[in-house]
Amino acid sequence: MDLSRLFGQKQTSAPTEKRPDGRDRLPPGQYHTKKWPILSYEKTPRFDPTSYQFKVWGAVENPIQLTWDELLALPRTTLTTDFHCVTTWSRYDNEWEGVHIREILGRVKPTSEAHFVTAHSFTGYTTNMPLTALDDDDVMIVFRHDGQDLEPDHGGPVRLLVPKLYAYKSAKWLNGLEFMENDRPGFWEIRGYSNSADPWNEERYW
Ligand SMILES: Nc1nc2c(c(=O)[nH]1)N[C@H]1C(S)=C(S)[C@@H](COP(=O)(O)O)O[C@H]1N2
Ligand SMILES: [Mo]
Repeated sequence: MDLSRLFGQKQTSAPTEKRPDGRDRLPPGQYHTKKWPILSYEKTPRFDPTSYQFKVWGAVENPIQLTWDELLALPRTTLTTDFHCVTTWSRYDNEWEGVHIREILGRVKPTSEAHFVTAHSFTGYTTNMPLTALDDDDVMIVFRHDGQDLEPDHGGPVRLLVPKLYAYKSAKWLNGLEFMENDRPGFWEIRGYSNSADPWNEERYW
């Protein structure tokens, strides 16, 4: 039994902010930072708009391959979300601008066999998730952050955003989405990071 609750010792600071679903805004074991740390395994790559292709393939009815200009021409939306890294920092109220994932899903039409997705970076980085995690209101392909073009170190000019999972699911330098029948662990998921990555359940490592 946690006696500190009975004696009110946890009430000395401001009440914890809650999310609409009742969970704490700050996931367990995280700290809040105003700076935006950079976490990359790779060296920040050079981007070449003339050779860039955004590909969607696998278990979809209509695979697509878009040039950089075609990707930029898709309808845009903005969204403000918190962002949580498995190394325990969380950054609140990031304003993102980009293409909502349903703009892509509506065009490619995942088949009834599609249950998982691998996001690919043009650096070779990959990360996997269930289709149900990708196909959600807050998932976007983003180009801008807090009113500025995404910096190269943060995945500029284009990254995935899956803010309800630890940030290693938000692949930087995104250039493809592969729809799959069966799950396949990505870069960090092979190396010990949790496959499911839910910050509120502290699904960090396996
Ligand atoms: N291509 C690529 N994407 C990546 C990573 C990476 O190493 N390579 N790191 C992931 C991890 S662990 C985190 S916390 C976030 C960090 O994004 P940031 O550097 O913009 O803060 O990017 C994720 N996406
Ligand atoms: Mo991370």
